[in-house]
Amino acid sequence: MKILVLNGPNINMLGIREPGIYGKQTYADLLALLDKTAAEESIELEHYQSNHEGCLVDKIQEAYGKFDGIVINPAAYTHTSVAILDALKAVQIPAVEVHISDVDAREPFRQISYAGLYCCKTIKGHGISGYREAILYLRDLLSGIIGS
Ligand code: CA2
Repeated sequence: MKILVLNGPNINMLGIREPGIYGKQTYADLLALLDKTAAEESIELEHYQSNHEGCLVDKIQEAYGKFDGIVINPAAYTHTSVAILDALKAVQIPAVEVHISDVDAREPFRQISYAGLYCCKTIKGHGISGYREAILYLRDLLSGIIGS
């Protein structure tokens, strides 16, 4: 099973500012959690972070035929990017959306998610643990333990 984890703009800055919203854990901590989860579950996992919308679209397109599932936190592009939504629709790879913060409890503009219109599940407000939950959800979905 191959899972691609995509992160959008500023996720690489985690732990540096705004710990009250995003927690104290750093991007390095997130990558360690992803690698640990993948090793425990015998999942082949790749991760990618970009501050550029088109680079994220390119990665989604390149995943076609290579990955079984996508975990995506488009960050600020969640609320603006029809291009990321269209790329997810184009490749038709099962995807789970993750938000570290509880976007529903924040500004109204953060409650709109374009990528979420495609994703089969959204996990929000669970900190970086949400990524582990998303991987385990995709594991169950792709192995047929749960239905879509
Ligand atoms: O809660 C999330 O995971 C978000 O996707 C994070 C985005 C935000 O734009 C979304 O509305 C919700 C922000 C990414 C991280 O931004 C930082 C800002 C300051 C310091 C560190 C990270």
